[in-house]
Amino acid sequence: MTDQLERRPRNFGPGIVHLGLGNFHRAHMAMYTRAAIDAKAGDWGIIGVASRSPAVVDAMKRQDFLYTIVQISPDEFSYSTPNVHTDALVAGLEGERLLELIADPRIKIISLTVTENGYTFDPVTRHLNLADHRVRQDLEGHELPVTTIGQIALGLELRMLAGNGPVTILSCDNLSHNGVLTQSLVADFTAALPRERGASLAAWIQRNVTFPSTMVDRIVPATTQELIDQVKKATGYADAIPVPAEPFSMWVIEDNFAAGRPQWEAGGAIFSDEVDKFEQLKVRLLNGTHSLLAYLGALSGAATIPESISDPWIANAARKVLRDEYLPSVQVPKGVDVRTYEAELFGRWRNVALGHRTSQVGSDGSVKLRERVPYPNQQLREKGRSRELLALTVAGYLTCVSPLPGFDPGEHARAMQDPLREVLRERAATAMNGTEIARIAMDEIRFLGDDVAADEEFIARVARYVDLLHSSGPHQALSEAMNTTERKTA
Ligand code: CS2
Repeated sequence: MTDQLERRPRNFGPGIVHLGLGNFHRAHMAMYTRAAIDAKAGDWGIIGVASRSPAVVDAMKRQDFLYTIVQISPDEFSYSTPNVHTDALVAGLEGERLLELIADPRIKIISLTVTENGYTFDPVTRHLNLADHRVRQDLEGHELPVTTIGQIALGLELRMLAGNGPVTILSCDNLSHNGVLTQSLVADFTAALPRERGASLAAWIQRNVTFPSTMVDRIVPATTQELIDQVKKATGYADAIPVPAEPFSMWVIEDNFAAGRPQWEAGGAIFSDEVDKFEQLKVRLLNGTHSLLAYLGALSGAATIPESISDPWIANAARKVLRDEYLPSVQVPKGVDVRTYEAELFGRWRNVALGHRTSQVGSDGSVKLRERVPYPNQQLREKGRSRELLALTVAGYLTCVSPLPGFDPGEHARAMQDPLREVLRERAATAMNGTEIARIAMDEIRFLGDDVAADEEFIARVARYVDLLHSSGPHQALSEAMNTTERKTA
């Protein structure tokens, strides 16, 4: 069934510029915004901005900004059309227009889903990565900005100069304290501008811009040709860019908006002063465990997360890493029952109809894992508790993305993309064993930060699991990890 939303006129103007027009935004924020506008009319239309690829933008334009969200549960597919975008553009092609939009007085919110990888920060210091040539290029200002932080900062400068008033920057990525982090990266950018220029912009931002933190959650796989065909068959609509999504959706937001906001509560969003706790809960229990499912699954030949978790070895390890290695460092928000949350997670991961791929979850592991692993690891170490499954997760990542020369980790691992892949591969080209790979990644490149770099015991365990994964495969490695954990907790 279709909800017929596409027949309604769009009788609202734009109020939001959204950076990152991927599937997640189109199945998450778009849905909440539609519900908000239905509940309370307002100019909260979204102008979607893709970073470089024109594919989605062109299709959106061809389809008058109508696309289908296909909600997929094992026993039902349902179709809806948010119809909430009023325009779309590609930042790489219309950079000037993007800056003008950030400065536009009609725009009250600039939101972002640019992935962990889009924030150009140094994993170790969590400051803006001034060594990145794109960041430097944006600071020099000879060309239009290409980094998200540069675009925001320079767009805000234009807004300040135009006297166009307050605005909210809303990060919706899986990063701890995402609002605070975005604010500090923008501050780093202004601090690196010529002195007076940077100081007046920083002072204006301080007075006029807020950066609420948010926790976002919905499993949204990539679109397949099969889905496109399915939508055509079920709705008669030849949609080139439908988005598959699970039924579950959650959005927790800090209510700190400088220039108003849509009534997202109407779509089920929760406004809370405990966003950080929700974020921890989600980034560790869901995303952290997801990484284990992705790497161990891919190495076992599983194409999808449900396939991975159908292996009882992997399912047991997932339960154990969630309960014993991630949960201890989580402060559970009020009103959340962890056992119910866990049961719900296992149900979501088992959604076979969704086809969420291990290669998708396993991609960008170098950036994702540093959000998921170091803090829980440090907490466990201080309490003298076992960290075997965190070590196995990291070993799984290294084996997938940077295996020992001559070892083939399988097609699902080979399909994983990672910004560190080439560097790791180059540096590990002559590595002879797990110890060398683990040292290069964690001690030399320090992709998990300083604390892990100094954690000899953890690095040694990762090394051991890299060797086991190469020589004997995931079951053997899982068996050792589970036995070692049991021994340590006994
Ligand atoms: C996943 C997330 O790709 C990943 O790393 O863990 O994209 C996950 O599906 C979402 O955060 C769910 O909200």
